[in-house]
Amino acid sequence: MKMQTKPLPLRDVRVNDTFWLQEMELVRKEMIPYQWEALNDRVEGAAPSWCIHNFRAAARLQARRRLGEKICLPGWPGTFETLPRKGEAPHPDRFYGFLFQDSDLYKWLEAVSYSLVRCPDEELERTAAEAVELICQAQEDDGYLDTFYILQERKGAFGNLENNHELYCLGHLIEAAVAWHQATGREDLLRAACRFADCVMAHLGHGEGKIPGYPGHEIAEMALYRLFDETGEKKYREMADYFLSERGQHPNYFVREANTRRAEKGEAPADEDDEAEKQRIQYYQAHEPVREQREAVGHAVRAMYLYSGMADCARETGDQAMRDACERLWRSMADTKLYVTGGIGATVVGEAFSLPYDLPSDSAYAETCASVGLVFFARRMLQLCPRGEYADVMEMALNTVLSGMAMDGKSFFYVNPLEVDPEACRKDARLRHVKHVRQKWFGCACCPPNVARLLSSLSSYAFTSSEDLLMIHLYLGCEMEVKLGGGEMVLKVESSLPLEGRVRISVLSGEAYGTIALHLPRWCSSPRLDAGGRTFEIEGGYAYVDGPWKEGDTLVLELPMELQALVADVHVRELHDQVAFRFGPLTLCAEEVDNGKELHRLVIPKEAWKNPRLDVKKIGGMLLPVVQLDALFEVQSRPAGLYATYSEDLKALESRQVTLVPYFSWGNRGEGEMRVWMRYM
Ligand code: FUB
Ligand code: ZN
Repeated sequence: MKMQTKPLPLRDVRVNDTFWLQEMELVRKEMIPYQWEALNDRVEGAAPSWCIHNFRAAARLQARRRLGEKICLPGWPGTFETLPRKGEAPHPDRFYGFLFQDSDLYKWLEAVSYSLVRCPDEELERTAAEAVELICQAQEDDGYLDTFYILQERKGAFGNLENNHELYCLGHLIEAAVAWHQATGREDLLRAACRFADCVMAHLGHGEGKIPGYPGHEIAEMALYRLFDETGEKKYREMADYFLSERGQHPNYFVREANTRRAEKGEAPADEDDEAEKQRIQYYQAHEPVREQREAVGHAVRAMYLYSGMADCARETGDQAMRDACERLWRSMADTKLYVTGGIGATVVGEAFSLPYDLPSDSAYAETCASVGLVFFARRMLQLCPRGEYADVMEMALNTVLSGMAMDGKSFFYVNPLEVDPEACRKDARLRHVKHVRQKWFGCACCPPNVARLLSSLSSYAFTSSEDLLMIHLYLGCEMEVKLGGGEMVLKVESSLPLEGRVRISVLSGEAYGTIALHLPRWCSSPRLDAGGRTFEIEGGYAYVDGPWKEGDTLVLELPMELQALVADVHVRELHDQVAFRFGPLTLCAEEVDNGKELHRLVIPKEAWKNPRLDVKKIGGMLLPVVQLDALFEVQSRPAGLYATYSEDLKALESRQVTLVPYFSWGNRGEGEMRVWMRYM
């Protein structure tokens, strides 16, 4: 059996899942049109994006150049975030916004492409085609395509790879181009992406006059593997391998590049062996060659994209050292740095991983994009080696991904804390990054379009296959066409998750051979599989059921859903004597709207979680599981000052009903406190 699998093509899976389809439809009906408005700066009260403005300015510039016009650009060097000067109207030819703003349009196009596969929509396709045309018009004759530099006549292009995101934009362009090509068959964006990639390689790499650099913000690596897959052009795989292999090598490119900037400012150069400098470049995961890395460090989104590219490389090339590094980095992340909500990146400083076991709840960063990236990494690890743990974490990460979008699809979280006090969010400067209400849009709007592209391609994370193995990692209700063991069949997946753990898989038509592997999620302690009389083997968190398969064959998987009480490893200082709850794949939380204020005073007796009352409730228009517990609430019998001499009668525990709701749905019923971890006794 060939254990290395590939995602099932989106086109072959028609999703009809009650839960997930609602989320996908939110993306299609609300988020995609809303984002288009946001990219065009037409959302009242939201931070302007400037994205389309920049592409228009660049396209206009190219058109004027082609007419032979002598152009004098405004000559105002952009910074990381360039905004119109106070009191000045925006200049039509200047770049504004964050310097990686182009990527927002690419992410939007990627989400649109996936959505078009599922739901053809002529008008949307026309709008997207116009956006693609605009991108192509903005491209320079040699293929270069980054509006930040184009609008500065490319002064400094490829000169600050560490910070200036050209290769990040390239990565997102490629992802969009492949998706657009697969959705519509159009070559235009793919051609633009290939031309930009070729242009980059003409400037970067080993050899005379070339810059031995690599991306400051990873993603090009995994994107180039996709481009290789789509075009069959080996040079793109080689380019990805070069980026991966060069990263963190001695002499360190980012240290050299930064030293050039330091010299320009008259500052002393740094030594790459200097501890402070090493720490600095950890942010970019460039402190060591990637095959030697052991700990998940630095900016969490960057890390996830890098590790995804590394897993692609390990799979495509069989590079054992790369594979070992992926496994080590996975262990470091999953065993010591992962929130129970599937969030990663514990600190706002550098939007980064913190030390092992440092997982604060209220100041957590847990960027939505980082969990999107974790889903990418987990799927790639599954493709490398089908271990149920990867699917478990993928499912867990989706809790944070979903939290990133309001249940009306119109506002978003960037940061996903596990404990919120609105008052503290408003007034405590240490929590400035934490928002207690979802925002309409962001100046740096990386997260919403990332949610959109992931959710609208979810089936490619749920199902992967090889010629004789179909793996079901997530139970996403659908009908799919599967080629297996030389045959073909239409398979139906019915799932009542997350309300109930009942899954039914049946062959609607056709005949196939080979094996179907069903994920047995870690959250279920007693899965029961009725394989219709077939024997099956359980290995590494999957039940492997062999064919042949014919019409009418059915597998029924019962995944009894219980309330799971989770405690953290003793090394997690924050979480002593605390418990969090999960119901099936959903991490739960308590909200003020159900439980009143001062949620930190709640105490959950063990007997309470052994006797939960399970119910369903409509939250944000969705029917979701909720749990009620007979809990306690700490009260004080008399005012005793901030500190008082201990006495038995000072504090007491009163009975209090606690309602727990899915974490991802928090903040959809007005402002209020929220808490995932609670005291227990
Ligand atoms: O730098 C591009 C994106 O902006 C990152 O992935 C996010 O963390 C945000 O910083
Ligand atoms: Zn983000």
